[in-house]
Parts: sequence; structure tokens; C-alpha cells
Amino acid sequence: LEEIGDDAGSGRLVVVSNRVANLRNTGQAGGLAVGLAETLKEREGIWFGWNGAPDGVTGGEVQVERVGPAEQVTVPLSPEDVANYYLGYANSVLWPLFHYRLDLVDYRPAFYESYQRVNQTFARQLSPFLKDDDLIWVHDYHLIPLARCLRKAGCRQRIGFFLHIPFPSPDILFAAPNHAELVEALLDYDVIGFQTQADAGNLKAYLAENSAAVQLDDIHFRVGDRTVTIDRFPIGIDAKGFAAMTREADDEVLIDLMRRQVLGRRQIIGVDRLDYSKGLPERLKAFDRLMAQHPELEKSVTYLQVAPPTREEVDAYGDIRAELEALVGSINGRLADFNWTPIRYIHRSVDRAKLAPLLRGSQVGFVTPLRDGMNLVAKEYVAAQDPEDPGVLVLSRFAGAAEEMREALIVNPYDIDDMAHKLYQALTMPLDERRSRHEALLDHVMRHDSRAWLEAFLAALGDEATSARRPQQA
Ligand code: GDG
Repeated sequence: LEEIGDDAGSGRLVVVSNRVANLRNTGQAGGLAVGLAETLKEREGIWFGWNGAPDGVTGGEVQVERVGPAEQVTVPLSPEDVANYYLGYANSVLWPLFHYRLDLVDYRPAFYESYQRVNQTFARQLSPFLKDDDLIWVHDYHLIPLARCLRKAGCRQRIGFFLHIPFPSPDILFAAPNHAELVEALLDYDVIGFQTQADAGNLKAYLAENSAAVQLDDIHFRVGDRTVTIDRFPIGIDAKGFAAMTREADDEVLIDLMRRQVLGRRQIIGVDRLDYSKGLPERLKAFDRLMAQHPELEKSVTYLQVAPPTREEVDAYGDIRAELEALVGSINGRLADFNWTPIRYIHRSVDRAKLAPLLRGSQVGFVTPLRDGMNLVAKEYVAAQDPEDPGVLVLSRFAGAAEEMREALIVNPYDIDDMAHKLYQALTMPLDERRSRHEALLDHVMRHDSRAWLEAFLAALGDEATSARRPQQA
């Protein structure tokens, strides 16, 4: 924690998340994993979470592995808890609900029981590792009740919570049978962090009408005799590191790029876990619409969509995959020629070392989720561009990133014509405009990077320990 300075206290950083990223190998997919692993490589601390295996015994043996200055502490879960806590409450109730997909919520009482039980078990297994001056940072919707469980186990340390996904408006949250308990549990944290102003505003709106919490100023609330901070901490990427990756030539990607240059072909790129929140069918339809409206683009534009599998055990994910594959097949069947495949769809994870130069070699970054906490791909696309000849980011207004990345071409992902039109605008944008938009976006992505995010959150978490001595922020 040396680099954080005095503000964050002198203790270790204890990160808790559902799954622990392998600190030795961070080349896998997943926003949280990529963001935090880099940090814990440098500072003393612990990363605690589930070991990822589906066949353990909940509450069973704890594994500790030292990686540099940090310890990875992993615990097992039983098949029943994987089904009910992880696939169930977390990913069949909270994930769809927080992404405004009430139609996909599959609520069962057994899910919530397991969710509570696993959080209690995690708290019991984590407690013996904690030291008095540790700062504890809990991540994401799987672990909302963890602070409450830790407090019951006697933990007095400062605990922060960061939600990586959207926090819905009260109207939507009311659809969760346990909303009151969930929000009460949230208030056991000292700092509650969101990606956007809109998300933070949604919790504040809920509290105003449905709790005894008293708002002191813009970000501080009085809850009993404690002060809780509710604020936005938009996550960033390791922008410099990512930009550097694009310069390490990958031969296969370079050859593909040269081939496209010879043929005079440009590329639209999308990179997303195959999740229904990402708006993938709408994107394919927009590309199809673009081709229908501008037949002159045939054979001169291709769309590459990387969509690695995720949560395949949940039915809704099988459905979106089937829908997507049918669409790709029908659009390609209709438009393709023997020497042109309009859509290339990859349902596998692509190596990060290839991903960065692929983003750089694509003239349009197509990032149009129906809802997204932030969306790191939008930032990666910008960081990957050649500033002299940058591509254009087409970004959904429903991605958290749209709150910051105003110079992108902002679209409504439910409006296929709007997306087709903005794709065309991106493909025909003059160099000057591309440069000026990119310059502003790059400046933002570089300054608000992953380190800035981490430091801002930890400062807020440490801040409160010294709040008596500090003037409160307005
Ligand atoms: C959650 C929130 C929030 C994707 N495919 C491959 C691959 N990726 C990498 C991307 C990016 C990361 O995974 C995905 O991050 P996102 O932010 O786009 O989305 P989620 O996974 O849904 O993340 C999100 C994030 O948490 C952080 O707070 O922004 O809103 O939903 O880094 O590049 N990486 C590799 N191969 C792939 O095929 N190597």
C-alpha cells in the first residue's frame, strides 16, 4: 500500500470477490480479473474467494498460495451452492434484475438461502486471516451481504464495496423479493462504490423513500451512528499497458490486416462475453441493415465479433447463443460470396496478445450493450488506436462508459436504424474528426486508468478513518 500514501491507512489490502483471478496468469476474460490482478501483484495483501471448482464442500479446506507480496486464499463450494448461490441467486436473479431484464429473472427461495449461507461461510473463513488495520474491499453482486456477515463475526475493519454492474432504479429493485434486506446489508459497508452517477443516484433515490438513512451531503449518509459514503468510482483500464500490447506485433494478426489492406476492406469489431446484456443480436441486425442501406459497402466491410462463452449452465445463455448463431448463419448465408464472409463470429476466448492488435486494426469499435456497468472494451478500443489514424468508437448510451466517453458516437442499441446510421457515419468520418474525437477520448482513458480508480476508491475508504480531521466533501 506504500504507493497509496497515508490516506488509505497503513494496513494491507484484502480483496474479496466471488472468484479469485490467477495472479500468475491474467490473460483470461473478465473485467474484474483484469483490473485487480495487476494491483495485487505489487502490494501486500490477500485476494479471497471461491476456487472456481464446482465439486467441493462448502466450508471445506482453505487453500493459501503466496504470489509475490500477495496471498491467494481460495475456498471450495458444493455443487448445490454453485447451482443455488452462483448460477442461481447471483446470476439468475441479481444479474438479470440489475441489467433491467425482469423477464429473465428466475427467483427461487432456495437461491436466496444459499446466497446468504455462502456469504456467512465466506465471512467465517476469511475472518482468521484479517489483521486490525487491514482495509477490506469487497467486489460485486455475489457478495452484497458479506460486510453484514463479517460484522457479526466481530470484524471492525473498514469495509468497502464496489458494484461492477449497474444498480437499477428503485422501481426495478422492488422486483427482488429481498430488496429491503439487500439494501440494509449494503449499508453495513463504509463505502459503497458504483460505476456511474446514475447508479449512485438510484441507491440514493431508494434510500430517500425506503430507509432511515439521512443524507448529510452529496455523498455522505448517516446510518445509525455511522457515516456511509456512496459515490461513483468509474473503473478504468491499464491504458498504457494495453496500448503497448498493440505494438507487440502478432504475425497472424498482421498478415490478416495486410490482407484486408490489399483488398481495401475495413473492419468493425465487437468483443464481449456472450451475455444477453451485451446486445449482440441487435448489433448483427444493425450490420445487416447497414448492408441493406449501403450495398456499395459489400465486400469492403467485415464485422468481427469475438464472443467467448460464459455461464453456459444458465438457460438464458443457451438461448442467446442459439439466437446469435441463427442470425449469423442467416445473414452470412444471404450476403456472403465465395471471396467474402461478412460476419466472422468467434465463440472462443481470443488471446489478449491478439486482441489488442485486432482492436487496433479495426476501423470501428462496436460496443452497444443493452445495459452495462461500465464496459472496458470501449476503453481498450480507444487505448489501442493509432492516434495518427484512429478508428471510431460506436457506443451504447446504456453502457456506464457513455457517462464519460462523450466523444464517441453514442447510439440507442434498441434502435437498429440509429445503429446502422452511426456505423455508416463512423465508416465515412473524415480523418480530422476521427483524430479530434479520439484525442479527447484517449486523454480521458489515460488519465482515468485502473490505478486512478483504485486510488480513488481506497482514498475514500481510508478517508473515513480520519474523517474527524477532514473537512467533508460537498
Ligand atoms: C463487468 C461488468 C464492467 C472479452 N473477451 C475476451 C476478453 N475479454 C475481456 C475484454 C475486457 C473484459 O474481458 C470484459 O470486460 P467488460 O467491462 O467489457 O465486461 P464484463 O465482463 O461484463 O465486466 C462491466 C467490468 O465488470 C469491470 O468493472 O466494465 O460493465 O459487466 O477486458 O477485453 N479477453 C480475452 N479474450 C477474449 O476473448 N483475452
